[in-house]
Amino acid sequence: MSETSRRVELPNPLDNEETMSRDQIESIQLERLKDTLHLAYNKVPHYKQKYDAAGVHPNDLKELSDLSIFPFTEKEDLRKTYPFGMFAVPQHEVARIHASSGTTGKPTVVGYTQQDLDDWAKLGARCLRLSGVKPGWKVHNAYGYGLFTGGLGAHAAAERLGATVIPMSGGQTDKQISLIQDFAPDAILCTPTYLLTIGDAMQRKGIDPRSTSLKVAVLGAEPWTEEMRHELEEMFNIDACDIYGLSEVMGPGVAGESSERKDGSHIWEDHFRPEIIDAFDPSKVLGDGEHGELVFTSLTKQALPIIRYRTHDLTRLMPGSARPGHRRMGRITGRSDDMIILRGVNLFPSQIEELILKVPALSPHFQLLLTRPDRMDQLAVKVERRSDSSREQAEIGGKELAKLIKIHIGSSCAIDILEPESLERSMGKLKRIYDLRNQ
Ligand code: DLL
Repeated sequence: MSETSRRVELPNPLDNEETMSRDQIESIQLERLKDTLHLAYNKVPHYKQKYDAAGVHPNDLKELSDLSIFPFTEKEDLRKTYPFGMFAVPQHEVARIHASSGTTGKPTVVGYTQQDLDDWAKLGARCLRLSGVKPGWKVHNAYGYGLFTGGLGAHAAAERLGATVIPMSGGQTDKQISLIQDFAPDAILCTPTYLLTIGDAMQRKGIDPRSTSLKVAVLGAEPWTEEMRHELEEMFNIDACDIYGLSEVMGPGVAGESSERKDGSHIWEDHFRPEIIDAFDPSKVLGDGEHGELVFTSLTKQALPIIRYRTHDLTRLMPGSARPGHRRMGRITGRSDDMIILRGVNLFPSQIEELILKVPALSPHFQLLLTRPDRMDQLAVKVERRSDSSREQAEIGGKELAKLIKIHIGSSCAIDILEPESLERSMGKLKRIYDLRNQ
């Protein structure tokens, strides 16, 4: 189809599988799951060894619930087989490679066949459309391009939808602002904390973020809260929707949120089978509605079939709404490996974000600092005051925040009020926790 005819067909219709009923989805899931298990077992020696050692075989899967007998896949499996040991196709069939940097050790490397890239673009486009992005719109893409899946993944999604993509990538905030003013994009794709950085920088230049052409932001790659959604929607006068994904499973576009409902992201279950497990007792698969760790199995991926991948992201599954056949996931409340255990109390940065944004004098710019003076864990919340609040108002706000944290989370902590612009700004995924306890 030529570029022009694609544009004449606006608005593009929903694809068949997007609108399937739950029963139809589950029946194609079963078929695709069987194929994926066989593909992994026959083509990836690592899976064969693991399954032989566990005494399971792809033929053991008769119904969807049988998936729970298969061992999990962890980031460590990808590290052990670095770089290409998990690939199920010969290298010449791999059209693209991505990798996630990770903070320790080797990066995890993932690959895509041309068909995988095509599916990824289709699912990304579904997400953008659900979030209110329209074919023909100008879309400013500020996810980082490169080995990170954000930039190229969101780029292909917007192109597939029939939008005009502005491939800005992350960073160079001043240039981002000039392009937003000069090119007048309708939508922006970036991390929530980077959108905050852009809005902040605009305000410093005397530009009102509400005056830009932006109508929709599709934000993901890091946890964010409803309070942050509200903050960004007010700041820019936009609709802000969530998009979820991870490189080991595909990249951005595994799940996306409806701008009309803003009620969590629909997981595209014709391509992925999600499960929720008990993070502390992974042998327990939990029911819909129960909070636990998200696990994914790919159903159509050719280059890197991934079976029962432990994301370590904590959330719950809910029935579909805007797309009834596909279940939704709640917001990611945190990652099990990001959980801070402070004198026996478990807490996540997103809980602190939620509470900070309840205090009007405090801004969403914060960091968590963990130290261990005298063998006792201490948490300090470093948070900037809002520029339109006085130091005194912010100090009172800080006391209020300490109380809220004590009541809602159950820990005492120090609050350190900082002047605006003191903390490093996000350029993509923001690091919130600085743990100096073992130094
Ligand atoms: O962050 C893919 C992505 C790019 C998603 C752009 C959305 C937008 P990774 O670098 O592999 O891939 O990191 C994946 O990021 O396991 C979550 O912990 C976190 N994450 C991704 N999306 C969300 C979200 C990309 N919407 C890891 N909410 C995941 C909360 C998210 N956390």
